[in-house]
Amino acid sequence: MEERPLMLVAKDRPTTNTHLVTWVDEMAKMCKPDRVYWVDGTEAEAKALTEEAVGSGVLTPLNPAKRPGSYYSRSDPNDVARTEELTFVCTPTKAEAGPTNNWMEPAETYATLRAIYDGAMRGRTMYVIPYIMGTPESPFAMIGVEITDSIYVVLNMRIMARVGEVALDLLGGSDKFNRGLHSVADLDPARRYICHFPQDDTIWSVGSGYGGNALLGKKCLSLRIASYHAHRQGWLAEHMMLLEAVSPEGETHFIAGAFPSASGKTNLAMLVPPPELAGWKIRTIGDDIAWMRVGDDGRLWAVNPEAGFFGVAPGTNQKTNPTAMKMLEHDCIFTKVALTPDMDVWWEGMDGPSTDLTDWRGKPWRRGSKEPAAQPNSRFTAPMENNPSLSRYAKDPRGVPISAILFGGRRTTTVPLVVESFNWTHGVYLGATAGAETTAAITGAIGRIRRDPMAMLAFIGYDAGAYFAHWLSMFGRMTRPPKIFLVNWFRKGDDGRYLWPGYGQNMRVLKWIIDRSSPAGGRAGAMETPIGLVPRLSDLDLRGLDAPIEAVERALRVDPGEWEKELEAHAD
Ligand code: GTP
Ligand code: SPV
Ligand code: MN
Repeated sequence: MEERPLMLVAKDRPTTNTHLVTWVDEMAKMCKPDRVYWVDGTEAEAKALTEEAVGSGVLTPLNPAKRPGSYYSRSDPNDVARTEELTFVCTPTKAEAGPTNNWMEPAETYATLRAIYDGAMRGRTMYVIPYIMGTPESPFAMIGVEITDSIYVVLNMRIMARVGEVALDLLGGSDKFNRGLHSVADLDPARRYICHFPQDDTIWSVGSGYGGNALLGKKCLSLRIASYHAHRQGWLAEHMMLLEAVSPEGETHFIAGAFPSASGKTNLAMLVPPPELAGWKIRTIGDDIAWMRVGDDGRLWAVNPEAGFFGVAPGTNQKTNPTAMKMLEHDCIFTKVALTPDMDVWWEGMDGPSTDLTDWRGKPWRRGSKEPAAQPNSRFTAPMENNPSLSRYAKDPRGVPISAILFGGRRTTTVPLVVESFNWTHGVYLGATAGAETTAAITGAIGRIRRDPMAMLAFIGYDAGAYFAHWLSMFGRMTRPPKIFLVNWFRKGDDGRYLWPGYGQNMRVLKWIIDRSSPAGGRAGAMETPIGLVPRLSDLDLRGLDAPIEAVERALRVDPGEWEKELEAHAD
């Protein structure tokens, strides 16, 4: 094996942390990059890296008059979503990973992956990204270092996490950081592995450049590894959006909501109330991940560890999510959307298009074509600061106290618009048995119902049984636990159309949830059903709702026949 000189390592190393330096050297020896570059997180660096990415064709500048500071990126057609079948939890025993995770033995896994990483970075630069999930001042903060050969990953990580010097400063000489190694290698799905070693606080990902597979701070660290730590340390790491709701009277509530991938978290976190409820203000704290701990006051406190939004593009438009449209006006990265002739972005759900396009594969796309122009899991990466309705608590190191937790998923039938659980244990049961139709955010069949407990099926970094027990035990740690609700924006009528208009109209459901959760208690009425408390039509504020009242009635209905089948499915 030829030893390549790694001159830049010695010269550019910005740290004397020997744990870190030793590990980086080791990884470099295995991957054999032409050079090693340590990310410092400055604006000047971002500019230089962006220019390099444009020079090498990884990014294409968008029209600066229409989307200043924004760039476009294409993906290999075989690398467009998270690959759950290639995602592994590598605990010493299979039992620790439990029945819902793919498992591989750690030593064997390291050996298999070492063979793939060996020389995989020849001719490439190895980037070292020190990063923090959470704000540096927060007791929640977690430090990771991601090594990657993808400049796209570097540019996305700097939007999604706090990267560079700030992380090295926080780390100091400590050995306590997550070791993440990522290489796109040859993008061969046959040699693609997303592996987690919770005991070693290590992630090895190879063969994919897609978000959740490659931006290691996100699903890999902040959910799979973090949930493993959370279980041992008595807190929760969840696939949840976080929002701040302020009532017309000025009462503030914080709500957490777990919906599976591509099932409405970003949209709910950025909700704009309808005119009749315009006195309400919804502000975003997070759109994908929540870390929650019990505070001294016995309430459940949550932070969003991310610094940006990696959101689903299709379906985002001026009507559904005007906040996101504003957020996407500048300084974003768009991945595998379609392009207009004047170098702007387009995706399904936007108006038009008024011209032919270039589709996500780079091929000409004729107006009216049945094929989607944007890849169904095409995404935007936007800095948190771009969000015009960002909550002032979004970066609060202490987090926010949660009034209500929502569980949901796409369910064409059976599950009513909203159900309030009778108590914590029942709420945990509703979350644990939640079913959802699969989406384009994961590879495989779309629209298949599967059980997706707490929207965490793919993200629980340990045994699912222990996870449910942990959720149940959280009740004993709290004196003022949040209420738990099940919601479903996606129920359809016999005509195949959504019964509930969704998006901004979901404010009406949030209002009911808040009224039910407020300490004053029961400000809104509910009807007891065998599955939980459900609002009657008269319990919801439906003033000015532009939807047939029969449809809303059907969206609320608890059908005994459907529920008998549902209960059987819970056996899964
Ligand atoms: P991930 O980033 O994959 O975790 O997804 P997410 O849960 O944040 O989902 P997102 O809010 O991006 O929504 C995904 C898709 O569902 C988009 O196409 C939305 O337009 C659509 N959607 C979101 N909210 C609603 C709703 O209330 N009703 C309907 N019908 N569709 C919705
Ligand atoms: C999801 O799939 O739940 C996402 C996108 O939020 S990714 O970060 O790619 O996992
Ligand atoms: Mn997600």
